[in-house]
Amino acid sequence: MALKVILTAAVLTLLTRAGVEGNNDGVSSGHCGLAGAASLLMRPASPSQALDPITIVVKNNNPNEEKTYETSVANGGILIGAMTRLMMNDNSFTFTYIMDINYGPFLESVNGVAGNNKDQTYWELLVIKPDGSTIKPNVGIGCYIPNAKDKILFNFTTWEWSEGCQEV
Ligand code: B12
Repeated sequence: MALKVILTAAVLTLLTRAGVEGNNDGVSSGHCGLAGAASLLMRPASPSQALDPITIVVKNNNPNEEKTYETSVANGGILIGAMTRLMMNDNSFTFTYIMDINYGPFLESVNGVAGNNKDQTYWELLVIKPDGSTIKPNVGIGCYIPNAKDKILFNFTTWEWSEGCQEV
């Protein structure tokens, strides 16, 4: 059973220089799941850090709401770092996560809306690539490495008990 430690993402203000290896398709090496815990020991980004622009879209169909944010990710850096940078700079964007011992940070809430088992709701992570195609990453926010101009879509939706996590 997963050991879960609930942390608010505010603790992650030092995360932006997470030393995670990775490639360009958003999947990094195996130890990335510890990014959240390791972040407690990390230094903040230096002013000279190379940053790539990305967009974050928060979508909730009930009620129908969509908010778009422009932010940036360190070149080769992880999505949760970009989310933390955005939250530090824009108080209309907030998120929390639950640390899963196997897979790292599970995105629990965005802008005060949390998924839950009773309603079988969660924040799905989708990525709209610059060519318009949409992918469903097979890793979470602690491991996904965005490319410049990726549009990250946090989609509040439901899941079924039989559901796996297939790519769309
Ligand atoms: C069911 C399931 C879900 C359900 C969980 C609902 C629930 N409350 O049970 C839902 C639909 C919510 C889900 C979502 C996602 N999932 Co999922 N999920 C699974 C699945 C099929 C079974 C997990 C399980 O029940 N294990 C048994 C229980 C007893 O063990 P457990 O440790 O308590 O399980 C918990 C964790 O697995 C956690 N969890 C589930 N998915 C994920 C994903 C991440 C990134 C994290 C940190 C935790 C986590 O939720 C479970 C229940 O609390 C596994 C594949 C597998 N066969 O293990 C994939 C799996 C864990 N999920 C995966 C992924 C990628 C995701 C998503 C990121 C997909 C997406 N792009 O949106 C999202 C998470 C987004 C977010 N908000 O952070 C990957 C993780 C791989 C990785 N290295 O990170 C797996 C391994 C599937 C795969 N091979 O691609 N998932």
